Amino acid sequence: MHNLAIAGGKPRFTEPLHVGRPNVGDRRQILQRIEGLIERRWFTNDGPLVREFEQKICGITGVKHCVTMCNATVALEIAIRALGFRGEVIIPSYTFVATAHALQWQEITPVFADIDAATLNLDPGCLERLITPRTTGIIGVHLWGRPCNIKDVEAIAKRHNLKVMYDAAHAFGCSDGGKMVGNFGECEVLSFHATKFINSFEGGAVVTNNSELAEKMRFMRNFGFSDYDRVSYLGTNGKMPEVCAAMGLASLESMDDIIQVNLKNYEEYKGRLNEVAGLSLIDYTSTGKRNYHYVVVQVDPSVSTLNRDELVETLHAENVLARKYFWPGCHRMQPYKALFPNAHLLLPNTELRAAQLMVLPTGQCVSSKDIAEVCDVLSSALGQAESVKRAIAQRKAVRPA
Ligand code: T4K
Repeated sequence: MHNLAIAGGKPRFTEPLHVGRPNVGDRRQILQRIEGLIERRWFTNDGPLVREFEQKICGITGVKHCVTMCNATVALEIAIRALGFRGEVIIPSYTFVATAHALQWQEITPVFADIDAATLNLDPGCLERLITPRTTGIIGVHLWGRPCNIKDVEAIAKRHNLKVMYDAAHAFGCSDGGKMVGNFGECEVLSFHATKFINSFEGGAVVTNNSELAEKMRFMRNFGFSDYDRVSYLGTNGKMPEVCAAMGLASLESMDDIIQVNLKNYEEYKGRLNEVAGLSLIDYTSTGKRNYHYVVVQVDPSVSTLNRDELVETLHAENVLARKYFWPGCHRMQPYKALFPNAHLLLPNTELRAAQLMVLPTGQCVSSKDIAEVCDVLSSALGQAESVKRAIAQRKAVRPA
């Protein structure tokens, strides 16, 4: 039996095992495309690789328009502006802080809604009490690639004449009710950041079936230029460069393989952790398509001998850099914490789940042996909880405050 590193043993991993280690498609394809773009001397501004990438995204999602951007945060900002959101917009607090920042950056107030404790997505049941005369829209988030309750969110929005868009940063390649993510609401935002299962180094996109909206966003991502010398909108520089599209295209070509790897990893974790009292993996069984991008473990404090934070600290000591996404919730981050100091009172499920969930490493760089080691660390730690707690207390005592 290994001694746990937290209790003075040797770490299991000599190199850090990361959540979000990038997947890489066929290197030759990437390098060939980069050679080609250098030859062409067309590096950015709606180049041929970007157009090809956009077409492929449309092909996969079945959406009419894909407008790529330099990242999903800028894509959110542009979509929010193009839709004319202002005043207040309702979002779940349990999301990556970019969803909230994309609003606040343009002086639109994000109003934080609670999540459903079971689905971890926006709870439609709490939307109506958050709607005020200043509310202009709702941004649903398909957390971990599991679509939120689109039907109920949209029914409520319709009743109140509000526009809906989705932050689908996690949900590329996923579907709901037989329809691919990308086709819902006014538009949906995808992320192709390095840590996403399909990546273009950095990158994002807005996908929509609304031609007018797509055209407006194309102008907005290019300073508002609608012709060589004509500026028709307030714009910014949100363009995806060709080199990113080169990476993205190769990534798309490996999409099926990457999903297979993610699924295999997910099932291996599930097989091993199902036996461990107090730990459970969030479920991806549904009739819809899933990308299995995130391995998310819920720690049940009424059964588990260690809490989430103790387990994460134990894993980090072993060089397994598990993450506490999306703790502590946007409402407890600045500037929102200062602006809305009592927001937590309306967010009981967000508070509960944000303290219980951890994300484990997966993707092409994680082997079956790695998974076995990570799971063994978790079950060993739970089996010697008292000595883990003592070791953590000792570390705290020597750590500067
Ligand atoms: N909406 C949602 C719901 C999102 O989750 C995100 C992003 C967005 C919007 C905005 O999308 P983008 O504007 O980023 O396109 C990471 C990602 O940076 C972020 O894209 C992602 N969500 C979020 C969930 O995770 P951090 O702050 O955790 O990143 P970082 O640097 O700690 O990296 C995560 C892990 O990946 C580390 O352990 C190191 C490893 N890593 C990272 C990079 C960049 C590598 O091994 N290689 C790399 O190149 O946010």
